[in-house]
Amino acid sequence: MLEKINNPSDLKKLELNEKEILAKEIREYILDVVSKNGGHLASNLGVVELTIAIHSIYNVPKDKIIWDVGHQSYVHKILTGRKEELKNLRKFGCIAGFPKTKESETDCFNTGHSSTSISAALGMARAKEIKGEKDAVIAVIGDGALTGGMALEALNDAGASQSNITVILNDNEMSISKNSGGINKFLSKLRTKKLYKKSSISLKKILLRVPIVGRPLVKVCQKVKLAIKQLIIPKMFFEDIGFCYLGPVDGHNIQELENILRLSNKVKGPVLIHVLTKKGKGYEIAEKNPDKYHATAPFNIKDGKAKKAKSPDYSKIFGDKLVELAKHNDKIVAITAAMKDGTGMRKFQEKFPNRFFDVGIAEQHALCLAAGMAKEGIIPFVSIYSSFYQRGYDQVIHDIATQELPVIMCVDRAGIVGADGETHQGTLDLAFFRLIPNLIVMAPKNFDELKKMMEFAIELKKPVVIRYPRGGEDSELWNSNKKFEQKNEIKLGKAEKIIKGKDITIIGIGKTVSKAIKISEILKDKYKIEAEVINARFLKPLDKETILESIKKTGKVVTMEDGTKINGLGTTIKELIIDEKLENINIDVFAYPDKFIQHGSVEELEKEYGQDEDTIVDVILQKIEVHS
Ligand SMILES: Cc1ncc(C[n+]2csc(CCOP(=O)(O)OP(=O)(O)O)c2C)c(N)n1
Repeated sequence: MLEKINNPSDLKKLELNEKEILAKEIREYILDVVSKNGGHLASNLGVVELTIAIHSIYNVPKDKIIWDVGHQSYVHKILTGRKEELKNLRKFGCIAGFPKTKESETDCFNTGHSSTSISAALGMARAKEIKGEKDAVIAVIGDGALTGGMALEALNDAGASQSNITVILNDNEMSISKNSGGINKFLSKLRTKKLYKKSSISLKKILLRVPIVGRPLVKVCQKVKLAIKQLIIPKMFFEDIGFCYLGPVDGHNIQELENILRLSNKVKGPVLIHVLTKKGKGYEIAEKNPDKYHATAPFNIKDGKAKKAKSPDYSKIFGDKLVELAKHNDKIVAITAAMKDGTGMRKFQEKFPNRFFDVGIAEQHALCLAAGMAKEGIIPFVSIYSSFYQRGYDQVIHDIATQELPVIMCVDRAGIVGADGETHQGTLDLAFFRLIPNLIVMAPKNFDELKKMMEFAIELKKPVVIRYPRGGEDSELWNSNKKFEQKNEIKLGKAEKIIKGKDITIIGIGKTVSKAIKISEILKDKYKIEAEVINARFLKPLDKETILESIKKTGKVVTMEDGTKINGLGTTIKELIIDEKLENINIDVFAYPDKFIQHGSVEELEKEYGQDEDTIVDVILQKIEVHS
């Protein structure tokens, strides 16, 4: 069946039983691709029938379908002409793991960060009203994404509007891990209601309950809404804020899904269709562990085991250290915005359930919650991925920094993250945190330094950011017997001179420090160039003394950071050179350009943007040749 489907019009020709066969084939196809390439598995397996039903009823690209987060858009990509390309899912230069307007006109809006779909859909619906267009606008949002503030803000606005938008709530009871919070409790009550079945509640039956037939359609529709409401849910939140609630409906029954979508098209104004799905559907291993298979590295389909053993990463080191610290300090709490596994906090939850807070996909709230706790003398560690801190920027400024509250803000997945691509690259955080007064910004060069920075942050009693990358440390380097002149004690605003040299200064921060060391070794061994290597440790406050002393000595400096060129380490050192009126200093900044960085492996992206060792060595050699 899958062979026959190249676009949604092919799908529309299929009979129901053929669509059911297609669903099975799509599942097998996705399983095959994700097991080879890695990617988001469980969410996609859960929306196969829903996506088939949506594309059977609606007509893209005229009708607009916005996939919240967008990690569940693989089925949509398959049905909209990208079946073959999906084989290269998330590979450099190939098809992305999230909707991309540049990739296909059927991807009507870029997503990646959660809870944006209803706002975007309402925006499109209002635009269509203004332009006099009648096409449908649909937001497909998960129960996890519904916990995000933006989604609730948009529901509030949409509910009071007359706009024709359809919100499809894909309720699988899971965020990445089990969904949490009051909204989840409310949804669990709705889940127990009798399932929508056309045979039991047909439009005809509903219309029979409408006393005055023949009134204008709007009126009828209002009655329909009322009748549906009375039939299904006597009293509920979505109806009360202005939505017509339809459901719950079995999200794996294509026929019922199509029926309810058709029914929703007859209703004027905002509609919410409550669809019940199972994450991981059809692959038992993922059904049993939907959190583990939410996003996965390549694995063997037979037993679900990862193809490559996982070595310790920064998140695990962070999580383990936090548990250790919390054993001796009962004021320490851990806060996550729906990412307890990704940030390494699961162990903390198990050990200290009363001091662990999963606030849902709510970064803004997480940070202001931490501010409130810090004000009362509690020591909050908030761990959020770099790109998701973008959501909580004002909370860092307004709630934490202005009051100098000692919140410990851990920035996981800082720098290039790889296959998740432009929405997830953590390249902006150094730049945006540097702007904020009162904030201390630091980055560890390895696991050991991360642990020390966490201890230091507790003692510091100031708002502090600790940023660290996805994955592990450079274990080969740090576990070797090589002796670097390391000063392991962390002091506020103090850098660490790791290797002494006279020809050039190389300054790294965080992950790039090991690269700086390796480059200095190449320079020494192959070219007899003696580079001085400095681990900046702090972007803010910068250790001006150590850096100036070295720069004045060598006259040549290279900075390296895993972030954007704008307003990072390189910029800070350039400013220092200007402020100090140093002349004839030759500086090169290695950082990412002022661009959104696409998906690909970290190595590929480093090479593409000239951040790899070979390129940096070449630049340094030219520098030394020209200037010596
Ligand atoms: C602002 C933001 N924070 C966190 C994430 C990480 N994230 C990706 S998917 C997801 C869970 C989404 O759950 P749900 O909406 O229910 O979709 P499901 O995967 O269950 O289908 C989270 C927390 C994100 N994408 N955006």
